[in-house]
Amino acid sequence: MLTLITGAAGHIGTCLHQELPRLGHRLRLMDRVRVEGTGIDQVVGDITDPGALARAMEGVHAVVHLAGDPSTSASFESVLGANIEGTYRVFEAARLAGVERVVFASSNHAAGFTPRQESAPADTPVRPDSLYGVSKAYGEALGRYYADRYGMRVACLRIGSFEPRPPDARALSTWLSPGDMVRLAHACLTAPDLTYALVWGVSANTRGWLDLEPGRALGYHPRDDAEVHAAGLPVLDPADPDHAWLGGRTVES
Ligand code: 15L
Repeated sequence: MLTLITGAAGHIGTCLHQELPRLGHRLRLMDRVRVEGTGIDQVVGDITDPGALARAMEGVHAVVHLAGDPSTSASFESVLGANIEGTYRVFEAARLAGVERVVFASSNHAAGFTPRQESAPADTPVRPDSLYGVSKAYGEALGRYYADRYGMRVACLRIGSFEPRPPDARALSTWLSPGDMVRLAHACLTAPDLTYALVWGVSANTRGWLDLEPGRALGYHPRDDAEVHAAGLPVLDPADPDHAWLGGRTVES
């Protein structure tokens, strides 16, 4: 079975296309830039181009949709093309090609303006903290629509802080390690009972505040914990916006 990864040259895309084959996944890559290497099945093109997407979807069983502007300070013009139009084009091309399953990279920032709470549910209502967060909430809504209307299996990942190691004190709670990102994608690509799911994309962080149960129900069992990287990072002051809001200091930008 063939899986298409959009945004395959990005940080998460690179991690996934390097590691998922070890778990038995056959991949096709799509990005605006060529992924260097030999023997790579890839389509170079933009996700706002239906023709490029139609080629990319041929024979595909599942899509991991990562492409888009990842910046919390992205302008409306930028999210309009890459995230709003692009995500619609990806879901629609997937439907037209009979793709069974889509894993969509959403973000914690779709609910970033929610006051932080212990074990925040993965289906915390949408409260975006940025136009980027708005675009991710829109992607979740599209996913829900394609699941309900067309029976597509859809998992939306509200990803925390994807980095090789936690870069700051907030990330001690919101970190998603590369290894756990691979485990999460694998679980969503293989869960037999997936219909529509909203899950947090975070590791098993000792200081975590996001409910991991919906992910576990899909077969995602995170193994990494930001705590092992805590030395030298400050403890968050409760008054710090990074502590007060799910999306951290993005609420102030
Ligand atoms: C995200 O969704 C962003 O793409 C990334 O730039 C970080 O802001 C990350 O969330 C985070 O919350 O740490």
